[in-house]
Amino acid sequence: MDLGAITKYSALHAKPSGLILQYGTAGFRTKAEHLDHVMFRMGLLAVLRSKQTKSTIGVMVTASHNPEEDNGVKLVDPLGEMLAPSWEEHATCLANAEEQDMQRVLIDISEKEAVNLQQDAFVVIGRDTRPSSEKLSQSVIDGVTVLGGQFHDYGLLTTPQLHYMVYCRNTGGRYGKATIEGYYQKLSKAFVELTKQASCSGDEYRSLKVDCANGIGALKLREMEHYFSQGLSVQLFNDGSKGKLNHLCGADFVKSHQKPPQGMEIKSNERCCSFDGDADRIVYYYHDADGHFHLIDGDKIATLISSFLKELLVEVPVYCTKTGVKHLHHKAQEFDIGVYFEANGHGTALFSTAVEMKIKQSAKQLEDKKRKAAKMLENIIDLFNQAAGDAISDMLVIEAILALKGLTVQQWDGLYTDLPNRQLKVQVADRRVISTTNAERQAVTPPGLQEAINDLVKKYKLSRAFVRPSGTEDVVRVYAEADSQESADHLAHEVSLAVFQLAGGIGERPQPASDGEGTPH
Ligand code: 16G
Ligand code: MG
Repeated sequence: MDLGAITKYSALHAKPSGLILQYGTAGFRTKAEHLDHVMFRMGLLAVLRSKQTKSTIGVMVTASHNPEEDNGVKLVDPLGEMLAPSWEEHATCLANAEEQDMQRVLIDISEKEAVNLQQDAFVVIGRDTRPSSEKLSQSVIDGVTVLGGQFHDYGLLTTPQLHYMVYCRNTGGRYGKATIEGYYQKLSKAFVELTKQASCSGDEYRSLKVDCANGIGALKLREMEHYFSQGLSVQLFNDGSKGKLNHLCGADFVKSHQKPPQGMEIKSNERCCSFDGDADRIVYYYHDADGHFHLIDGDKIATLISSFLKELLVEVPVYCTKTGVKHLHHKAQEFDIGVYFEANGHGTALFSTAVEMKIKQSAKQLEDKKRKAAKMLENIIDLFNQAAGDAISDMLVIEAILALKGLTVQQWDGLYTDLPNRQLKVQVADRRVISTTNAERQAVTPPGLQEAINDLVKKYKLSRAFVRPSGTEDVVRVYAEADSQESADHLAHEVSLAVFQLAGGIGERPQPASDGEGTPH
């Protein structure tokens, strides 16, 4: 480690003194102007992680669905997964070290993690379309090079595409080719093969309106479109030519406001979907004949996919985890086939190597019916991005399943009916006073809060309510559901008041929900 060079270059990416940031649920995220030092330091950290794991590590510059002025960064581990939790702590330490402590912190991390500094390091970098992203990714590169790491800058990529690249590179090409064409070809080939088998391939199944949140998804979908156009035609909206990133559009907006994005005209019963700003989330929706808006969120996507797989297989048990893709991903890895989705539209399916092998063998079987099912599964496996939830890949999976099963968007929506629900945010002085258990469904502290929630819930029919500290914003999240929208709104409001009183609320007392982040149906 050339400590002199590190000190010199670090001064060119100086940390605003006193600024403290946390490696949150999905990496660092804040106003772009506060992130230069974090980027440089994450370049350094990626080199150490690469040396330690003797693998390629990814660095993605994005703040997903946050406003355009924000930015963020996250590291991608060797199998395309989120960074290991112990290294999240190192990331936080390094990002918050004052200039004079940088050397010591780097040496500490190397010693604690037994990093062989002689080992080669390789880092791949991707970024979204935010105006600040290009310069910030250059700061990552500065960090990588000053520690002697090699790098490949993929430039503009969706987040899941970067996860895919990392996974491909660390599996010697077994998973796929680590190029953008490799990604397009792998997914499109599987998609076209699948949709060829659909008996009903009328026009209705073949066109889809896509709101790209004015982000990277638009660029990449446009590049990819002609690879799969045989099976699906997409019409792009909010493609970044006019509007602002994530502003009044995108998956997060549609999910939390329960309305269509601006800039998209929807005829009744047309199938539409929205990506988020870095294209790792997708939600679907449509207007019925009466002009009512219907959202099809991650829960229903998971239901569609798992019921499809179940028909080809046997049993599908359900588990819950804490919020955050990293928790879900690890849970899903415990099974031969794991399907996970968050209601916000982030998710994918994972298949164990043993299952993949079995399916490949069955695809060679003589018995016609079994061979067909196995072939279908083989293509489905290829179509999923197993490194991370991926809006483009999920979209193609969903479109293939709808075509194969001959389902309309309304029939899919009708698989079950959501209870009316409401989500609210509460401002408190320190959200860490709330701790939870049982996959964030019960509050342990502050004392009395869970009891208060239990009493409130008893007042309503078919009701549940949960509270948890957000992992990305300085707020407490409240979720409530009940037999009617009115009851769900009341319950959410009452629970917010309990949080405000018992967990140190600040600012204005929570107001009754009228147009908050809610989900009237
Ligand atoms: C991030 C997470 C998402 C989680 C959300 C929760 C990734 C890629 N994304 O967006 O999984 O649901 O944070 O945020 O990890 P919240 O705690 O503020 O509700
Ligand atoms: Mg995202």
